[in-house]
Amino acid sequence: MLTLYDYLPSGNGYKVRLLLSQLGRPFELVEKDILKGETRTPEFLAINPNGRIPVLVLEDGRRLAESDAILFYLAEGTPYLPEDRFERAEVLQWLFFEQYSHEPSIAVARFWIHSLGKRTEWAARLEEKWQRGHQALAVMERHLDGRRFFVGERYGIADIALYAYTHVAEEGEFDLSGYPRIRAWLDRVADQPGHVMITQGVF
Ligand SMILES: N[C@@H](CCC(=O)N[C@@H](CS)C(=O)NCC(=O)O)C(=O)O
Repeated sequence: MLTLYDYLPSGNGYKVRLLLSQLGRPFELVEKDILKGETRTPEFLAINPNGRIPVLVLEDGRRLAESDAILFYLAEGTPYLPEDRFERAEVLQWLFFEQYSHEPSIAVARFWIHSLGKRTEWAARLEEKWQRGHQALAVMERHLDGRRFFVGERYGIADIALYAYTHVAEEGEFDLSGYPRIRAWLDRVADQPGHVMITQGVF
């Protein structure tokens, strides 16, 4: 059976849990509390030298870190990853966008405010996160003009990767009321078969 090292409030971990649920693949969940430093112990660093969840352990013992790489691996040969060469590259385009332009602002603002309670203390640093986060949301809003999903008009891992932190962006004080296409897309993603909530660990 697959094993997933994870922390339930994590959007990066949630991406993997959501796809596993939609694929109907059972897995063993091993929870690590990142707030207690449980991903920085020598034991965990032997599993992922980068000291972060999620990590997927395959049946044969091989380990894979980085949420979007795990999505790409699990989605191969399923309806969640296109076969067409160009569309696969478009999926990668959005996965890289998510990791470089979206997650570092939107996820981090949420983490600082919602998980660490640093809203007041880090207000100045948050300003930059909000500015960059809104730039990323504006890119998504423009792309969704006339489109139902991010790639090939079919729900897939590009949607999963972007949904994970966008649907909880308000916990990082991002107001989504000015993004009607994103809000409609969030509803479409939540309506997909096998959808689970972010803190759901077992299905
Ligand atoms: N790029 C990585 C980011 C992983 C990441 O930042 N994980 C966080 C939780 S969302 C973590 O494990 N933090 C614990 C730490 O840094 O000690 C991914 O997409 O998987």
